[in-house]
Amino acid sequence: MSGLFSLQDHVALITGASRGLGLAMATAMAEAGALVVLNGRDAATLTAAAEGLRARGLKAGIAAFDVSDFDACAREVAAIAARHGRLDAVVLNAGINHRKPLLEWETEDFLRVLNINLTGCFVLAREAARAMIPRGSGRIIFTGSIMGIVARPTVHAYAAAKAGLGGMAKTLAVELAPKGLTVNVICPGFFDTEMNTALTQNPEFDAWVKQRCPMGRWAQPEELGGAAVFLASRAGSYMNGHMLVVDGGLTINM
Ligand code: GCO
Repeated sequence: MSGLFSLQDHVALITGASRGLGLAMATAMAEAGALVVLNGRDAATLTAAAEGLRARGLKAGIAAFDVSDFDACAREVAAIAARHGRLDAVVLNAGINHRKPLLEWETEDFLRVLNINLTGCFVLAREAARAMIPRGSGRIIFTGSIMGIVARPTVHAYAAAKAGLGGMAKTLAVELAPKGLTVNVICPGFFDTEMNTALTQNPEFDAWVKQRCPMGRWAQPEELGGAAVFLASRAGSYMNGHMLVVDGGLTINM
């Protein structure tokens, strides 16, 4: 692929990329020409995912580490940049959810979700910036959520982390733009992923999504790929501090 949306010769790290939205964004970026480094906790799952991409003639490597192990984050980002001599984009996507009525929440669970969904993203963004600034270019992309914009019950830590990413992306965007970096957030709506199995298989919730979303359906993971390619490529060069909502129109529907 050449032109506006090409990622030819680019190196991109995508966290939480062994399945779901992360793998879908990594696949789209690899199809646009990038060498994608897939991150997840399980090396075997990651290897299988990377082999799947390589079998299609795409360029893929792996970096198995836990994004809430902050020392590992710093070490691995530096290693990727050193190994490839460049780091063009990071898609900080790894995340978990925990759904409970407020009074059943343990504080530890709140902190665990924040560590993975927010603090890990901060550390990885900082370490990516460390590698990108000397080259005067780089794209930092967070996976936020419409849950950082609108609300539903039970997902308190998830919503706090996703709203937090929005705020943090803006401060990073204004601080790093003079150094040639851009920072943006992709905010998915309801996607049919493994993480959402409890929701897709709940008939009431499924009906609610289909009624609430003007497109009348859940999104497929592949439908997030274009947003990542856009923000990582020359096509997105003037996008900065933006929250790119990909929700089929759910949040603008009265
Ligand atoms: C939830 C889901 C989330 C949503 C997301 C929409 O419980 O709300 O687990 O993963 O899909 O908030 O982006």
